Amino acid sequence: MNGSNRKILLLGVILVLTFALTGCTYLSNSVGQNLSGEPVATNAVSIKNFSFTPNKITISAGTEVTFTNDDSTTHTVTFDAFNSGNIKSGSSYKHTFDVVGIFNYHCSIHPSMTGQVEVK
Ligand SMILES: [Cu+2]
Repeated sequence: MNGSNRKILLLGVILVLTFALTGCTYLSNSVGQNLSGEPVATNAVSIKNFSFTPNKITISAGTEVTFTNDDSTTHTVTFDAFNSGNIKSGSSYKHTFDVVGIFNYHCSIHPSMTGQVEVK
């Protein structure tokens, strides 16, 4: 492979990557709280711009998860079995997940805000 072919190939790879990345960004932005895709292994969720970030997490049983409201408005973290109540701007809510399973939650003030906790 000569130098110019390599450059064209590199350009192609960059183009494909750019499309892939912007495509993902577009998807997550347009769907907002898209729950597809792999969960993120973390015990910290930020509530920002009317979204839970990341909105899909995976933890092991017994882990305490902190949901921090980094937004300027009040939100809630509402599961079927328990509820944070109002989390004011700058405050956080902690919950320890002891039961294995997949638990969906939402904000009771803004029902389009949704998230999921996978407990293994
Ligand atoms: Cu909310």
